[in-house]
Amino acid sequence: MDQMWGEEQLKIDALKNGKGKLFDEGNFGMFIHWGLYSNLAGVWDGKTYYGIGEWLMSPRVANIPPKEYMAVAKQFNPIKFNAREIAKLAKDAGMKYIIITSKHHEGFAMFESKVSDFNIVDATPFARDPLHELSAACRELGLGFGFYYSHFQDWTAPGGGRGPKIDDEGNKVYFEDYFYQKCMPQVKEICTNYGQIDFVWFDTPGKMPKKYIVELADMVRKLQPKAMMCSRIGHGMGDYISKGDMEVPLKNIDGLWETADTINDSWSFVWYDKNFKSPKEILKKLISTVARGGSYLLNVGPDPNGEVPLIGKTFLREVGQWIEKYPRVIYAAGSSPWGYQLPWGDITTKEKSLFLHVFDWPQDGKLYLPNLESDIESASILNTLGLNRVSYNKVKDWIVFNIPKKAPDNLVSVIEVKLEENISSLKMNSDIGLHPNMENIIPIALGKAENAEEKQIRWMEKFGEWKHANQVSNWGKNGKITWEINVQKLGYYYLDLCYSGENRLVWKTVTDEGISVQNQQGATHKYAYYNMGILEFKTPGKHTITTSLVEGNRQSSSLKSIRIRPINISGK
Ligand code: FHN
Repeated sequence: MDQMWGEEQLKIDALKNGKGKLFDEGNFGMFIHWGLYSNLAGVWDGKTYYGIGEWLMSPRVANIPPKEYMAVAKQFNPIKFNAREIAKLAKDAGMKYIIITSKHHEGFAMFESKVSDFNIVDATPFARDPLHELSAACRELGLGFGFYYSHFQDWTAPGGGRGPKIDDEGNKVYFEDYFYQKCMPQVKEICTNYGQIDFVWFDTPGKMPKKYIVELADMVRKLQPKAMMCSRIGHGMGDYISKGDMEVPLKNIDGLWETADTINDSWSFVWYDKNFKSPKEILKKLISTVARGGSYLLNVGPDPNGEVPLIGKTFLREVGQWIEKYPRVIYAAGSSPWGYQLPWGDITTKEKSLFLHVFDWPQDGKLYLPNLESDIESASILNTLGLNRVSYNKVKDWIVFNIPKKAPDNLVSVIEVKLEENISSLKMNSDIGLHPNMENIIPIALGKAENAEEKQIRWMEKFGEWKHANQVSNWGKNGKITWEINVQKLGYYYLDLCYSGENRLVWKTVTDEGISVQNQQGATHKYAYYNMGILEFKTPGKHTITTSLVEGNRQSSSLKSIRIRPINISGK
């Protein structure tokens, strides 16, 4: 877990008690990507382009000339847009604020702007300011509200980042011109014409010189002293960190931060993207983000009519119904003292309570919690009618809860474990528990790499759809990674390794008891699990597991995690 001391911590505390309260305690917000690209829905000249829809115009996708793209505004008429309905959807989903694109990289203002007539009121038959309507609806429903603004990239304004380099008369135009003639004045408009706002969410600062960022941030702070800015403004000027797109970190992070994610694959509406996260998947990502110490900003993309797709609405309402049953476990909830996800789910906290969110309900009536040393006052299943007490036994440094065979909640069941003392004085150790009744996925981020390089990498699947991995590669002589684990039950376990690489690789895994599993398997550029063989633990308790590459390309062989699956044998 990262630790922060001194001035940095004081700054965070001040934000948490001041303008950052909504962000810090709300933990769940709605992001909306909506612009001309929503009307195009991933299609140009009859061809579908796959990937994030708001990048359709880019040379990396359909490469649409600015003037042709700007003409799309004439057909933009999202007549079914209903600000109150969208704000109500966010509220029903349990979200506490909305952040919407006021101008994305395409340069089109989704608000009334005196600065550029390439805006929704002047350039479209719709001729309404939907952001005015949405900010009013949020206020009415008690939701926070803020704007996304692409400050560097502007693909249609001369001088904008990755935009035209000359104006209509053929004169050379510089970033400075765009910055002072469009970016600053438009940000001034969004910061003055919509009452008090809670966020200004700048994105992709690129190589913007610091002087511009400082000027922009100063203006926002002056005009909207209560608005939070995310780190994507650039040069460390934000109030909180915005992690990489779609990235839920593996280990707890201190301070104020968020994960921005999207409900399907694209941020903006594209006609083919039906890959919506299920209500359970959304809840798992929300809970794990809160458990790591952050806030979850989940995006929806309205369609050409201005409506959120029905599947998205249905799933979000289902998520909201779940949160309504368990508000304490999300809002103003603390992070997991374990610091990482456990095999059955994740943990959030409040005062004396640990909330065990069980994503995968064990089939054998036992839920294991490793390494807890503090005394328990009581344990109960939340939100069940009738008998909800859960009995438990302490077996060495494991708590074994006796739970019903069937999960009480069909999404995520929650067990509240009330301790004798406050979470702030919790006693525990942070070894990785090897659970005897679940598959155990142990990421490299929880181990210690020696003579090998551990780093975080990211790559795109479809264009703009980011995937993240912590991995170990560049294996030097005697390169290895070691995990310290706490084995609950002795016996046999299958060992699988998740890696990518070339051709065939030989890996070796040894335990401190001298058990060794060595095997060759194929490898591809995609991460996948490969079965290695059977590991045995002869005694329960503390052990080490060490994995190394024996044969194969030492640079490209990339290990992401290991998986240990119990094999039940009578007598063991
Ligand atoms: O380029 C944008 C992208 O279109 C989208 O807006 C995301 C949302 O976080 N931000 C940028 C990429 O990180």
